[in-house]
Amino acid sequence: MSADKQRAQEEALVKEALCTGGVSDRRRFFVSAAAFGAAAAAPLAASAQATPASAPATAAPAAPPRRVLVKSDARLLNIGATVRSGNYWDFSTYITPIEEFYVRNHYPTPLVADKPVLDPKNWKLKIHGNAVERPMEITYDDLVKMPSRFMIATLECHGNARTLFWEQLEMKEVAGGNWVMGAVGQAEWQYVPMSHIFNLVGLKKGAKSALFWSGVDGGDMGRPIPVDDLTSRPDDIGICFRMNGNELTPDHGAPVRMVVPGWGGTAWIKWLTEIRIDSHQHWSRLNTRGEVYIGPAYAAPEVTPTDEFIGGITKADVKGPMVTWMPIKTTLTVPLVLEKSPSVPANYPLKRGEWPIMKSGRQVMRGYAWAPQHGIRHVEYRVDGGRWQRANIWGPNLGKYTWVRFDFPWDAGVGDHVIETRGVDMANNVQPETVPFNQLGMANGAIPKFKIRVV
Ligand SMILES: Nc1nc2c(c(=O)[nH]1)N[C@H]1C(S)=C(S)[C@@H](COP(=O)(O)O)O[C@H]1N2
Ligand SMILES: [Mo]
Repeated sequence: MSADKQRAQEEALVKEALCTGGVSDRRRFFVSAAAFGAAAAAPLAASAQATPASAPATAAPAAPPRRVLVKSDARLLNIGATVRSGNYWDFSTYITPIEEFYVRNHYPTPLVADKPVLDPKNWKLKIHGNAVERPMEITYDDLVKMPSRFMIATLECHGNARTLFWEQLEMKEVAGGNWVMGAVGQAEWQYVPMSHIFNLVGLKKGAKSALFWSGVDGGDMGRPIPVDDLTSRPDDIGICFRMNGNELTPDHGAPVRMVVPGWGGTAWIKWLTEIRIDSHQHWSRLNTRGEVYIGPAYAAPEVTPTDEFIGGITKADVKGPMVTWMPIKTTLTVPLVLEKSPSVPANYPLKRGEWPIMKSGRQVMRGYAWAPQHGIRHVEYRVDGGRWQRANIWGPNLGKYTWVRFDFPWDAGVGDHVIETRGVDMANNVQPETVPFNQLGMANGAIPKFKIRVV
């Protein structure tokens, strides 16, 4: 089969997998049509369809441009060439449909046509290392026949809400993509738990670090998880092959990715091909100079002589502790006003400095709250710096790893307003006003301030 034909087939399959029912108009009634209707229908920015500069110089009919991502941009926010955020101001469901689910790739989505190892017929997971008793290779067929579990969990990029560093915390030195609040979604994941894998391969005493490796999309994509973190919840972390009841789509790591509920997206390695479990520490791009806390409040971890450096990383790259658990977060389904951000995402519904507009009178404000480590106990809000009040939490509230939806009534008076939201978790931790500076803008859990103009 030619590569183009294969690609066409893949795209057809993905379309099929995305047919999750009619696309209802979820645009919020209280936000002016003028503010959103036009922007949502605007043509995609050129960067959304960037193609690698590999077109042949001959006059032969050009092959269809290689899409950087497979899924459509229709219901996603364009953050950068390989990066799409969710349109969180339009979110309404408990489970995020695939076509609304953010994508965070460091490289273009690899396809079977270019990477035959991703074909389930060819795919193998190699599990080895000096800390396993019985190294083995597992085929896709083997994997899907193993005892598996289902888990409803949010998946959130460490960089989600980086925007708050610029817009609210006056931390201009923070660098990275402007995700706003939509680099999060909730899905039902089907996976083979690490407990089963550990039984198969046998962990040796002294097993210290498990490196989860792709290497398919780029030569440096993989990240370690300390064995202690895996063995403390071996039924919750695992090797995933289905999302919302369907096989994984190419953008989300087909055929197999990691699920690490509660930890930021970087741990959820996509296009997984290898697990190496060793008695020493692993360092890769994603736990050294990327996806780590760098700043005065954080100390760089120590490096010891037995440590291993993988994918072009050296000792000098070890810059800060790796980001793991995501903090308590809340968001209204209202687009955040962008005034101080270095960039405004290409198809954001508000222009720089523009405020969302709603009509005066009784309104119902809605939002999402999540506290991956302990689960959400309460959601609170306040208007124009007034007293904190409780929002209504909608069921279900499945506790840790999952989000809840909430709402509260608001008698909106004409004028400019600021609404803040904060979550309280089951351990009574309260979402804070601010967080310490970190250069890469990781894991910002500060209380968001939503500016709204009522007319
Ligand atoms: N192989 C590989 N895995 C990866 C990435 C990547 O670029 N390559 N990005 C990671 C990051 S930073 C995030 S936030 C999640 C995003 O998962 P999603 O695109 O399915 O939403 O995948 C993670 N796994
Ligand atoms: Mo991420």
